[in-house]
Amino acid sequence: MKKVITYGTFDLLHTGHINLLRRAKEIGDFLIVAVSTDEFNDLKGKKAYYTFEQRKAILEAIRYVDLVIPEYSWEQKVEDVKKYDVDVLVMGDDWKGKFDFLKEYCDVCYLPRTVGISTTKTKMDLNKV
Ligand code: C2G
Repeated sequence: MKKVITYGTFDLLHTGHINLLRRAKEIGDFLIVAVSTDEFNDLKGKKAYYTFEQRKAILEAIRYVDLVIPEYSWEQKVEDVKKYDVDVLVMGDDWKGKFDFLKEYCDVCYLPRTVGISTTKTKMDLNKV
């Protein structure tokens, strides 16, 4: 079984997230999503609209996702890759190069972001309503 992992906040879920998750799943057979806790979002300087529990429940309902785990630190990735026997880490290419240190433990794949959509844009557009 080829196992894939990806990390993110996944707030106000949109087609950019879905496109990422769909392509990540196509790479393997089992997709793990590590979703940022509210505390880790504070560290990332991100304020999610939905809580960790809500974002976790939404991700668990997506057909491409097999397991959702918490992302609570920058440092947990090596431990996760070992613990879950991960073959590939997948991230959008806004992270290109940032996780190359993991190539010692698994393949690292950066996929093109979906253009024109983001949680920030959604929030800004809604503020204009
Ligand atoms: N993404 C995408 N296209 C978009 C928006 C997001 O492909 N239009 C991807 C991002 O590149 C990322 C994933 O969707 O791989 C989740 O995006 P965010 O929730 O914004 O995650 P981020 O804040 O980048 O957190 O340790 C890594 C961090 O937790 C990543």
